[in-house]
Amino acid sequence: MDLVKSLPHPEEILALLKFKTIGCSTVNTKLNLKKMDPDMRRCFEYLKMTSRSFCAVIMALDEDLRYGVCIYYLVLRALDTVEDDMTIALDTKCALLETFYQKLNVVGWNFNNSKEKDRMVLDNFQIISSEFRKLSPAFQQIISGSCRDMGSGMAQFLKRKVIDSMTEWDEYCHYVAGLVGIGLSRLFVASGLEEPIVGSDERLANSMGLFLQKTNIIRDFQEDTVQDRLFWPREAWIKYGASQKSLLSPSNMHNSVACLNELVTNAIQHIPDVLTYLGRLKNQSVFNFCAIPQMMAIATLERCYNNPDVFRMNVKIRKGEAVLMIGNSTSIELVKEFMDKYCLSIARKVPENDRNASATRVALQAGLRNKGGAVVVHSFLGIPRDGIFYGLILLMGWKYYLWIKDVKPTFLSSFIPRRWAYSLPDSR
Ligand code: IN0
Repeated sequence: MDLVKSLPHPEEILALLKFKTIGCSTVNTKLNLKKMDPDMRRCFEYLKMTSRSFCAVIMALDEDLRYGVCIYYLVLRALDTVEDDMTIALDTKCALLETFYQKLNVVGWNFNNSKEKDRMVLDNFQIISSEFRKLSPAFQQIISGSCRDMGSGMAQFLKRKVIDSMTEWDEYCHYVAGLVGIGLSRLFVASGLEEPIVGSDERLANSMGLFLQKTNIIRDFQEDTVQDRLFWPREAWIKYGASQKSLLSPSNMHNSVACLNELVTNAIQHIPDVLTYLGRLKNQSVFNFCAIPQMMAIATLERCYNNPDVFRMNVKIRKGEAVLMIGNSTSIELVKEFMDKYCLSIARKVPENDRNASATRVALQAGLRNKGGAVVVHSFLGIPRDGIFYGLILLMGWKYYLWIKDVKPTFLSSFIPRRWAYSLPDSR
């Protein structure tokens, strides 16, 4: 099925075939789980259960950083699971979020009352926290501080109930994702794998998180809204509907898509910061780890832009597209090529009458100005690249036909049992 979906994109077919046969060197790791300490192994197993693909990317990180990031990811997932759980009363939830970072140092603490799908990280938190306490003091301090600030920000927004202005949208995304960018950057520097500037330039680290989180919020609109989770800023949707829920109504679709395009335009404004941040990274494993989610995000935004399906279902990128991007998230030049490709594709979809059309083009242009390295070849002598691929397949097919036409009678009959031979055309 994945192959069928990628049929119009031959480069994805090749990437998928390679992935299914020999795997992908960007995320292949020699890490042997069996040789690991049993509790750390369990942590990697939880990681695999919450996010299979992201687990591979974390496991491919160098040295101690992989353990630090694995624990950081699980602690954040636990915090996020508390925030998402609609069965926990608001007061209890806020108190738990605000004090969550302290639980990292409470031996044996866990939480068994969640109904969320990822509750295993709360049920088994005592294992995660005991591995946390084995990390270097520098790693522990970064993770605990990040968790304290995030828990307090989440509680603040839960009490406010709505995300009002665009500034508040940035603030919310800072708490749940920007702080992750800042925390990760500090871990990269503390591990000695990256230069101090990566950790000290918090504006860029924040943008890395905002670009990912805004993409998630845009993509998950339908699923979140039906579950009463309202993450689109009021300042944006109020121009297009009476309430956030009214954007789901088919009769309001034209306005809903206009609102969607406004938020995509806001999100792509982070692209220049993302490219500057990635351009500063020196370590290959850190680069891949950071670049892969950003590539997935731009591809998701491209799929969502001007797409009414966002209001009906969870819009996803093709597996072939994801595999192709994972394989190409290895250098800043390749990342810029892909960013350009997706920015150009969004640019081609901008409706003339969209009220944000010019703002969208300006934001895309800013993303494109970061272009470096070779430009992707989309055509040769004016023939589209996909056309060349299928043209070659046709030519090879025709050559094969001509060859088989001459040799077929004798060639084929040698493979066919005698009793079936009568159904063959006369071979003489
Ligand atoms: C992440 C981020 C993440 C990775 C690398 C660098 C980052 C820099 C700044 C901020 C976040 C960064 O990546 C993951 C990606 C992920 O989980 N993808 C899912 C797919 C999906 O659609 O959710 C997968 O299954 O592969 C991410 O989304 N977040 C995250 C959480 C913790 C850590 Cl340590 C790193 C979540 C979020 C909210 C965007 C921060």
